[in-house]
Amino acid sequence: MSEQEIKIPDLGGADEVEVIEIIVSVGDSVEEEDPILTVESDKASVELPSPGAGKITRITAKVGDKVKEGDVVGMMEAGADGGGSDDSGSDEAEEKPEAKAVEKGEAKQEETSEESKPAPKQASGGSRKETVKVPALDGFENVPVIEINVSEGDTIKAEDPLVTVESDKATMEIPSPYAGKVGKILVSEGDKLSEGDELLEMTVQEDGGDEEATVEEASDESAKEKKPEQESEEKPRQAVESTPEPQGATYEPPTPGAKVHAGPAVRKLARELGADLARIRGSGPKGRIIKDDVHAYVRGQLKQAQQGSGVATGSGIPGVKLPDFSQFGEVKREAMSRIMFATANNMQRSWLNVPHVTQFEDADITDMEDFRKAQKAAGEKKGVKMTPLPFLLKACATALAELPQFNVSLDMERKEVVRKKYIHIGIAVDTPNGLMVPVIRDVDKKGLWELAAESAELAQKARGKQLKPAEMQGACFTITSLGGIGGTAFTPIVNTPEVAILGVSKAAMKPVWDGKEFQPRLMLPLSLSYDHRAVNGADAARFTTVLSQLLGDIRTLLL
Ligand code: CAO
Repeated sequence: MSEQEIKIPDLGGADEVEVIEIIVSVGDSVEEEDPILTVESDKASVELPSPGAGKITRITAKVGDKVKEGDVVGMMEAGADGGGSDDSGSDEAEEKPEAKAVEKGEAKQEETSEESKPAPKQASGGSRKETVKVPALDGFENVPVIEINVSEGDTIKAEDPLVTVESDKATMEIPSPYAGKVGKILVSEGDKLSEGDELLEMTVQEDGGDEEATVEEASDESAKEKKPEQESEEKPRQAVESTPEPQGATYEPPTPGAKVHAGPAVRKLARELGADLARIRGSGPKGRIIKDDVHAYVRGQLKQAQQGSGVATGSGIPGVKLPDFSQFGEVKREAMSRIMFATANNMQRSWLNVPHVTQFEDADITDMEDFRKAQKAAGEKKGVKMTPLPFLLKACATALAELPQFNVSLDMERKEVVRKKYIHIGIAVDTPNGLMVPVIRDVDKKGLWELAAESAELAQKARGKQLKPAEMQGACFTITSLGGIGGTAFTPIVNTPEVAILGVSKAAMKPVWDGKEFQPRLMLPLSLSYDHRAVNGADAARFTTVLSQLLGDIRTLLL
């Protein structure tokens, strides 16, 4: 067994390329032609193959290194049937088509910009129309388009990437031979391209023309002053390019329009594992996705699926694709607050997991309101304001005790119903930072004043971001009251793993038939959403009936 150097082969004219990924580790056994590392030039990313079969003993290059032909990037111990001499290994590698893809990526530039420019079709006032065709693709044919890098109406510079294609061996960007404005795009993602195929139409600026100056100005990112009409044309492109990277996690919802930077090996791995590269945050140079990112993403997704927690993108339901909003008008992106992100996930998880039904009822609270208002002076003495909420809490606690099928959680994995012997109720509080749900414990054991004081204190704490985690846990049921704001009814989302939630809307005077005549009564709209797996419709109607009876005659709350 002999040790041999692993050298960068002929790069087909490219002076220096950047190492963007090391594919193998020390100790790995490789076959001849197995990819060792991925390098990237301006135009293409390419995997460099092993010069022979054997075992990797040393890797001397690291991600970010600039390498050129002949540089030693590692050592390997040639296997019994592989390797050969240093020279033959390198020579072999020089002949590999994948190593040459870099060369073609560069050569293709010259070709398209110098020779393969089609003759002008039409000239009008400094611009002309051109149909851009696919240049030579290093002998490859039927190469699929994996990304379209421009949109119709974009103003672009010569050499800007138009589309990205991917062969078995290399990912290549086809650059624009002209500066100008993108017209009709004639290909779609997935289309297979060969040399000479039509890519897109462009309005190309003639040399020295007045319009050229305008376009070049607009396409020059450093230009400070732009004409308004050009600015609006450029905006979508800028917005896409400047989309901020999501923070904090390897996996994020896809950023529509964002480019995916990944080499062929990574793309292959992602395909094999069924991972959507658009959802993966790259940790390599310039945000490039490396294999570790794909593995971390897949591990994270599996963990979430197993724990039933995390970012819910829907049980196999395709995500919602966002358009590039900046094409419709000015937009600004800002990070979600932690609470907003958590609420969004909780809502989606509940919506996707729980078959929701909402039962509506009006409770006559005319007498309750008379009583409540009569407590005003007492409340002022105590320093506590009596709102309808404590009555609702008390009525719900009584209804939960009467209909214990509402005081459960479902354990679908173990096929069990968890029955709770306590009655803790969450109250949804609208805060400047988002929705928070503090929990009042043992509501059944507390009086109205105690509940009024505790709910006011918890709401204040929620608004001041002072709630402790324990104060937001353990609820059996939730009340969400929009009564102080308005509305006639709504369909709240169950706060899983609870199985029901009571929505309360604004009380209003309504004519109620008493058998002889209409009476003006203060009616409180109730909306009970429930998990139809745990609760049947008849029980839901019973629950709201019990609530309306209790609120209609609050003396029964004492029974
Ligand atoms: N009908 C008519 N008036 C009502 C009412 C109802 N159903 N409920 C409350 N009110 C009145 C109160 O009596 C009070 O009036 P006065 O000042 O004249 O006495 C006023 O509305 C404001 O009440 P409040 O909101 O301060 O107090 P509350 O105890 O009713 O509610 C709380 C407390 C924390 C539930 C509430 O402030 C809140 O944040 N509600 C929003 C909850 C929410 O966002 N839910 C949505 C979740 S899903 O997105």
